[in-house]
Amino acid sequence: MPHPKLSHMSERRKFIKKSLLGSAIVIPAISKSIAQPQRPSLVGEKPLILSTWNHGLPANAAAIAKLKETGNIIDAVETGVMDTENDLSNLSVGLQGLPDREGITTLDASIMNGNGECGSVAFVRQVKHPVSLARVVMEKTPHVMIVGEGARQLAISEGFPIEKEELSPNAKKAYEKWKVQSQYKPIINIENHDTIGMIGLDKDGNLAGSCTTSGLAYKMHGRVGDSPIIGAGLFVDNEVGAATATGLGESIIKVCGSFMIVELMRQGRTPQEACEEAVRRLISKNKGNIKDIQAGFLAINKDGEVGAFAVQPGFNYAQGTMSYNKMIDSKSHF
Ligand code: SD4
Repeated sequence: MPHPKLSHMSERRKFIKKSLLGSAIVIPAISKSIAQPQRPSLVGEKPLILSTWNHGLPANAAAIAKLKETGNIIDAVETGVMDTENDLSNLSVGLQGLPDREGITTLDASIMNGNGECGSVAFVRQVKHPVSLARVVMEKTPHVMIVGEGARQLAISEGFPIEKEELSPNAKKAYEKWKVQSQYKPIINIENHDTIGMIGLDKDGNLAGSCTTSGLAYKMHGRVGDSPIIGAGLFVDNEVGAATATGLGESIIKVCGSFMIVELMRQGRTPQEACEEAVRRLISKNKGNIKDIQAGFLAINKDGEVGAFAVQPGFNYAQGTMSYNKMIDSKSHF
């Protein structure tokens, strides 16, 4: 059965064509632009990989290289974000990320394929690649989510190296500075997020996604954000599309952001419309302090149409294919 939105669009196109012919004002250039409505330039180009923020560029490149090697979209979204987990300059992903208020870095990550299989880990210490541990949860356990010491134990039993627990030089410097005031304000810096969420579509139309973060800087010990919560930071369904989120996790969890976007696409919204609706919903639930909140969503449907929208300006994402990889600025509500 054709997608309701697409069949609606093609009916509309037929109607426009008909009425133009009926009025006999057919100017070739105009009829051409009507026959081909404006769509993102990459629609139809598969595989397609999208990821949040500037580090998305090298992450996309790593994902595409992996896809060339194995042809497996789950391998691609895992390997892609591992590149960011390895990036020592990133203070919001991986063990080099900023610590919680006790000075301990804890990580959250998730992974999901288009058949609804998923895994996640949260509040995990000393594991360099939490996304790979999330994949272990998905593929080797009967569970979806394992947290804290249990996740670290799983890593040990699966042969993951356990890293020494010490802050990276940049994180240590920032933490020492923060400690002077020790102000506990879980307000996310509006322009400088670094969590990576990645969603991808392979040449056969299979979708997958991953998300990994060290979460909010100076969070309460034990705090978990949206990134490892399936449906909040990430959701994928081969029948419809995929979505991922970045920003203040609490605001994203409250509206089940990524799940909402996939469900809106199922009802016929484009990825762009769905992301905008999710942001509107998030704003309406956080009216009191919305000026201090940044959250951004990134979505793709199974046809390769892309959408992105954020609460505040400054959100961008990387869009990559076999032929190119580029940064795109998202639109925002404010
Ligand atoms: C969190 N969503 O833990 C993450 C933080 C984030 O860019 O996206 N930072 O709430």
